[in-house]
Amino acid sequence: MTDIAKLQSELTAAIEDADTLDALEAVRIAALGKQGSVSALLKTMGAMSPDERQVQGPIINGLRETIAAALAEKKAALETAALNARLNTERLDMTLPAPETPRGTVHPVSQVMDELAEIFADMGFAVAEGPEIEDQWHNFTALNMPETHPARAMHDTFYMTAADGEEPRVLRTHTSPVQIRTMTSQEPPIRIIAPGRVYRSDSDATHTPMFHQIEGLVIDKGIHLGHLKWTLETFLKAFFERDDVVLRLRPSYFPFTEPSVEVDVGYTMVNGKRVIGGNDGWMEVLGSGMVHRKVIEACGLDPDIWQGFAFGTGVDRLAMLKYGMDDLRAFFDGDNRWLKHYGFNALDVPTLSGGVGA
Ligand code: 2U9
Repeated sequence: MTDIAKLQSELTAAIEDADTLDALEAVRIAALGKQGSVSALLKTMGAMSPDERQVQGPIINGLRETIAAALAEKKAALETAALNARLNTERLDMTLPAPETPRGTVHPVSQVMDELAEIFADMGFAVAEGPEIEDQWHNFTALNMPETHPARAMHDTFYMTAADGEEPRVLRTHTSPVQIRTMTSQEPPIRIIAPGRVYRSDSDATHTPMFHQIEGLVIDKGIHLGHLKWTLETFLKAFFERDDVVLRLRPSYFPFTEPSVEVDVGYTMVNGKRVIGGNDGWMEVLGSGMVHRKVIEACGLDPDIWQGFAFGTGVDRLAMLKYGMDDLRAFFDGDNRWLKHYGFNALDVPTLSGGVGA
């Protein structure tokens, strides 16, 4: 038996004998790792004459491929066995009687969505919904973001695969297409909020690829920035349940609004945490502005007759600010301990008279 054939049979036996993923990983490192036996053989090819390499090359590479395939096969088998073992031990006994008091809780995002709907309903806003898979006209073009607009790339869009000759659809990057759909299907005056899931290819401590937004839109005659400021101030005071909420409007830029304003809210430091209200410092909480003429035109309305304002903010962030969580990722882990701690009682329906917060 040649040395290579011997090594192959030894390694194959070691792979066969490995009965845990850790043991298998040790065999992989001993064979294919930087200092591994197969890697050492591969390195010898550099010093071979061309004739020798022509003979030995396919044998050594064949060894590497055989060992890599055997490792992958064994890894899949061990993983399947581990999963089956878990499935066998983590059985739920569905015949157990239900607990007397319900154990489930309402997720803070659902709670905040309900609070927002309640606050805006009181100001005459209806809740509008739309598809999460959108065409590019509703998600971008109608919002004054033509194909070449840098904001289209800025949005880190998830594109779907499209049939031949068709334009790919996207996972909506904001809830704004809902307002476009409302403007093209309903006569003004319009007063809506559009809460829901949005998607951006972004993931770190403060960004998740899916998050929740709420946007608002008012279209009527004679609407101006004063209406916008009053609406946002009234909303923020009701949401944070404080009268000392102070707003600061800063000029900004969004393609769909002109002028655009970013809204900061004053906060106070309490036990090292920022609490909304007062004015120790400023925190950005909303983006907003007067709806761009081009957006009104794209929806088939005359911007000399109809004007409006719009705003948008992250629901997850609003929930964190109001209820004091500091890690966004925990929102989507489905960890029962977190849900028990931060979740709400299903029967605590937010009402304005009772104070919207639970
Ligand atoms: C139409 C016209 C205008 C919605 C707006 C913003 C400003 C905004 C971001 C805040 C943080 C989203 O969650 S976030 O990333 N939004 O700043 N949104 S104005 O403007 C519209 C929408 C629809 C027809």
